[in-house]
Amino acid sequence: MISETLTIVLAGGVGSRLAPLTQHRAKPAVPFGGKYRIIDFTLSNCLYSGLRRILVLTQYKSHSLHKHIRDGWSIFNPELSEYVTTVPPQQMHGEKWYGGTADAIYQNLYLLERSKAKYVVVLSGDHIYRMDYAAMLEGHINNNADLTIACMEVSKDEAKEFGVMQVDAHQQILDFAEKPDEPSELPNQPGRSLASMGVYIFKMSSLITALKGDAGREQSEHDFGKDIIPKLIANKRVFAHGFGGSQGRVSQDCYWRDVGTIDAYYQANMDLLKPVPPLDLYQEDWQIRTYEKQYPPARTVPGSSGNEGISINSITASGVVVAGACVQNSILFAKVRVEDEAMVNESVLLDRVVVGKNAQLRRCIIDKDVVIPAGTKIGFDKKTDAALFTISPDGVVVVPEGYVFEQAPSKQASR
Ligand code: ADQ
Ligand code: ADP
Repeated sequence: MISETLTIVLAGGVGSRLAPLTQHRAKPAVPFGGKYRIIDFTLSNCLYSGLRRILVLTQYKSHSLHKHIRDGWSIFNPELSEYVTTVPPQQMHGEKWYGGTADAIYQNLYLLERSKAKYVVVLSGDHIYRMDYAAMLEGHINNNADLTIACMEVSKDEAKEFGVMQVDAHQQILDFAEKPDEPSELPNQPGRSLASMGVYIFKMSSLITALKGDAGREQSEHDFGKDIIPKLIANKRVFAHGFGGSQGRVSQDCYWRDVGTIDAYYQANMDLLKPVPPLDLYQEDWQIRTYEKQYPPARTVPGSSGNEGISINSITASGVVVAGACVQNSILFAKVRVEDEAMVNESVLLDRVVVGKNAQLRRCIIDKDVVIPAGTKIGFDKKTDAALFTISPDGVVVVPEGYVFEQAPSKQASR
């Protein structure tokens, strides 16, 4: 059955709520966890689930995503008909770019038809989780379903951000509402709702019929959540698959995060630093794959003042040097350098960031290639930071890629 399955990864969303991290790159290409890109989690899930015919549909700012997939994911064997291919928008039907998630697939219908696959797994390129899609496919086939949707329990308040469903005792979906203002609750569980994870398995013939039917509809936004799923529920067999549970039921403690906002992205990074992380990067039988350039090992070294370099409860990638500085509860990507007497706390520093002497960072995300001048303080004074940078609702400061400081913000504030 796996050999009869085509996988489509939707990787074209604008990711505006992750700005400025998505200023130059698509959301699935945003770096995560010290050495990965967000899409690596979905692609690793495909790899371990045995799904090896994968189309990645791109759209916005896809250059670094294409590059990453080319460099890191050319691991499948074309002689066994295995592949990961990025598909840019091709204007196959009409002259516009993709209209919505369903339209993105509709415009590439010829690839689906040509694949001769019987099942289509549709995934999102911007979630952090581990999931065995093979178990879901098995359930899908056993139910003779037209569509199976992976779901998990969330609070009723969180559910407003998701597709929300109601199921019967056999997990058949009775009702589906996309991002409802008033989410339906689970029976006997007030305050809890069943949310769609945006992970779908379709019978190929049902998907093609649904997409063709939707394509001509003027009032449709051509979106799976808003248009395709509600229509299918009315007259087809649509089932829920409980994430991590057995027999389609939901398991309580599985980790899945839609890292669509700065706060969700920051928190998911910080989750990796917990003593027992809810998603363990060191789990040997399901290691997340990525592309990584070769650099020397990370190290700490005494600074010129004789201070030790210290790294406490932090993830430090290759090429990192902490010289006479203190780094705590932080994630440092490749080739970051932290200079003498600097302090980095609860922060995420992407590749090649240099933190100058005596600088202090707290609760910030610094994008690639930023040099923080000596003595600069970020994350201590909301007013000063807000004048220069993006600040999330939870107060995380984001410094954009390549930002050039004219003066240290702390000095500007004291003028
Ligand atoms: P959203 O997260 O709002 O809800 P959406 O913005 O439609 O989903 O994006 C889904 C995926 O498709 C993302 O990976 C995005 O990058 C990609 N994408 C969006 N537009 C695209 C396009 N034109 N071309 C290619 N890729 C595109 C969805 C569901 C909800 C569900 C949540 C779970 O609609 O029902 O609860 O996902 O996160
Ligand atoms: P991002 O900041 O989006 O994460 P990358 O780190 O992937 O970007 O790359 C930074 C820039 O380097 C890209 O915009 C790209 O133009 C350039 N670049 C570096 N190496 C390559 C390569 N092998 N092929 C294409 N472009 C490259």
